[in-house]
Amino acid sequence: MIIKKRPSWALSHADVTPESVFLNRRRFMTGLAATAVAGSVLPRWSAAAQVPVQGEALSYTAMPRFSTDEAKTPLKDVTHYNNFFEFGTGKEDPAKYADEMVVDPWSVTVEGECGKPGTYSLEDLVKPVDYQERIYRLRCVEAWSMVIPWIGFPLADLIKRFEPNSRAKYVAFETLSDPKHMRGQRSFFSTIDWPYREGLRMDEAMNELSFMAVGLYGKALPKQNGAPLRLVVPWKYGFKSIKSIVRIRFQETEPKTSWNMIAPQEYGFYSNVNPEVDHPRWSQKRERRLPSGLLSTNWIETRKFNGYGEQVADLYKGMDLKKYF
Ligand SMILES: Nc1nc2c(c(=O)[nH]1)N[C@H]1C(S)=C(S)[C@@H](COP(=O)(O)O)O[C@H]1N2
Ligand SMILES: [Mo]
Repeated sequence: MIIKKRPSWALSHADVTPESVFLNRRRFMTGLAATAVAGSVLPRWSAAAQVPVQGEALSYTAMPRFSTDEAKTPLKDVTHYNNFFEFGTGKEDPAKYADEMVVDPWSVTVEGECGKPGTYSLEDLVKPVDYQERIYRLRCVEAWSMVIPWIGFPLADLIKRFEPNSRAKYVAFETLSDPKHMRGQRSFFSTIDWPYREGLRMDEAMNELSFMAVGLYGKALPKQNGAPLRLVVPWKYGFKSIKSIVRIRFQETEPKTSWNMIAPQEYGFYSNVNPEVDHPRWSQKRERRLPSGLLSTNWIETRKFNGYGEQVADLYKGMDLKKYF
């Protein structure tokens, strides 16, 4: 169910946020404050939260099992060649305009088929978390790709805390809606029915590769990469990796997703990276690995499930991936 008419996120947030969330965030870092928003209380944890703050370093444990020998895409490309349509359609628009987005304070509303619905502050969400660094490939449906060192935590760990029930077959995500600060949402030409939406089947969401990122290259996520909290599902086309998440909903039916709503023949719900299934308007057999210039375009072969088949192929056993593209 999509709620179309509701106050802007900024307004509703102001309505529900207790002033404790506005206190000096150092308090949260010392682990003294255990603050829940709107009466929702998650289990208490002893660990001190390290709340991502723009521009600041995060501590983390490198995870060799979730890494790669491939050259990392330079930070400059990772942060200046982006898709974040809330800030425009040009690849450089997010780096130019995402700074207008307000990411502090931040909260996420959790709803639907689960035992712990509510609105949670970012501090609450990261309180028990030990950050990991995972170096993943990101393959955009537009046939370019990057290798990005993310910092974050398994999506499964977050989901378990909300106690989804047996009717929770899917999990839906929504990005912030704030046309005042997101010029792409004000655009008359926009074809997206905001907010940006994405979703996963529950077993996909619980897969060990599904990751909630709060940082990259050792620091809090830049706004253009989806601060303060974004999904990373490395075996699917990049548009599934939804940025700046403010809503998580557990549901029985397959959620609506933004690109599927715009062009269902071109962008499926699953959108697993698959060189055997071309986009109707271009081949998916190869990809341009960034950095890529005029002299060295750096085309490489695209791998099924973006090279993560060992971890995820079982999720799709018996499914016709040409039909469920
Ligand atoms: N909210 C939101 N999330 C989004 C997008 C977007 O436009 N809005 N673009 C997607 C697409 S198409 C890609 S390829 C990746 C790009 O992530 P990056 O800019 O961090 O590399 O973000 C995805 N997440
Ligand atoms: Mo993309």
